[in-house]
Amino acid sequence: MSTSQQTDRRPPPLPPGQQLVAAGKWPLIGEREPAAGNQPWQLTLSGAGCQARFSLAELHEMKQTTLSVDIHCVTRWSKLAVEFTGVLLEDLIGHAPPAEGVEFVSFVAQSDRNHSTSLSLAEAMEQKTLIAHTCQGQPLPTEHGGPLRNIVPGKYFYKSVKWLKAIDFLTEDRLGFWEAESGYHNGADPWREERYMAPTIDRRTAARLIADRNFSGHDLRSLDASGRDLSGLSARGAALRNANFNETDLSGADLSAANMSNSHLRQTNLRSAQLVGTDLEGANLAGADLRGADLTDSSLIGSSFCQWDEQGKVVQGACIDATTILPRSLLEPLTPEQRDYVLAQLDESARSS
Ligand SMILES: Nc1nc2c(c(=O)[nH]1)N[C@H]1C(S)=C(S)[C@@H](COP(=O)(O)O)O[C@H]1N2
Ligand SMILES: [Mo]
Repeated sequence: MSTSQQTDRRPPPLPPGQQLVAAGKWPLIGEREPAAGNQPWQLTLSGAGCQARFSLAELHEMKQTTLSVDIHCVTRWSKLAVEFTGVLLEDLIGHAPPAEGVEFVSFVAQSDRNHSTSLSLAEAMEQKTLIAHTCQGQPLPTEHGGPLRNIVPGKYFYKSVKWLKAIDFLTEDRLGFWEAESGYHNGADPWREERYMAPTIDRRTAARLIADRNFSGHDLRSLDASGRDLSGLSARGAALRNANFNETDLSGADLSAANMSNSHLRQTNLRSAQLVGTDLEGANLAGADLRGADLTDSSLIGSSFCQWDEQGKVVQGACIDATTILPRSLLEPLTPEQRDYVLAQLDESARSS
C-alpha cells in the first residue's frame, strides 16, 4: 500500500463530508426521464384556493434571474458554481399569490411516481428558490430536469425536483418522495449534515437481527453495527443507507443488491464479501479490507476509499489487490484523487503478482 501521496489541490470550501466531482461531470441521480404528458409544458400552481397555470413562454416573459449555485448531493458529491436561469419563486408568486394560511410548498414532478419534495414557504423564499429552465446559458437538458426544474440553493439537491409540473400550496407539510421513502432529512441543510432522519427500528429488534446475522430484506437504515462480528452476514437487498459498520467484521458477507449508500465502512473487514450490484454511493470505505471482495456492478458515485491528512499523506487507505473484483469502468464517477488512489492499488498488485 502506498503510504504517501501528494495532493497539491487546496481543499475548496465544501460542506462536511462532501467531495467535488471531476471537472465537467454531472452525475445523474434518481429518475432518468419524465413521464409522458404535460405537452406543451405547463406549470400549475394550486392548493389553498390558488389556481394558476403558466406556459414556458409565459415564464420566459416574467422577470429572469441567474444564480450561481453550489450543488451538494446527499450522496456526498458536490459541483460548484453552476449557473441556473429562470424565475424566482418570489417573483412567480407575485403573479399568483397564495392564500393566507399557506405555510408549505410542494414541488411535484411530471414523473411516473409523481416525485415531489417540500419546504416551508418562508424557507423556500429565503433560499432564493428558482424555477429554472436554463443551465449555463443552455436549455436545461432533459436528463437533468428540462424543460423545468426547481432549484433550491443551499439545500441538498434532493430539494430540487426535475421536470417540475406543479407547485402545491399547503397549510401542512407533505413529506417528499425521498424524505418519506428513504428517510432523507426534511431539513436538508448540507452545512449541518442533515442527511437522514433517525433510524427506523428500535434497539431490541436491531440486536436480534445482529445476533441472527440475517438482514436480508430488512430496512435497517442508520443502524449502528460498528465494531461487531458479522462475518458471513446475509444482507441481500437490505436497506442499509447510512448504516455504521466502521471496524465491523463483514468478511464473507453477502451484501449483493443492498442499498449501502452513505454507509460507514471505515476499517471494515470486507474480505471476500459479495458487493455485487450494491449501491455504495457516498459510502466511506477508507481503510476497508477489500481483498477477495466482488464489487461487480456496484455504484460508486461519491464513494471514498482513502483519506489523507493535510500534508497529503494517506491516513487510511482501503486494501485492494489482484483478488479484488473491481472493474475499472466503475471508477469513473469517483473524484480524481479517489480514482488515482484505487488505480494505484490495482496497478501495484498487478505488478507484484
Ligand atoms: N423528478 C425527480 N427529481 C429529483 C430526483 C428524482 O428521483 N426524481 N432525485 C433528486 C436527487 S436525490 C438529486 S441528487 C437530484 C439529481 O439531479 P441530477 O440527476 O440532475 O443530478 O435530483 C433530485 N430531484
Ligand atoms: Mo441526491
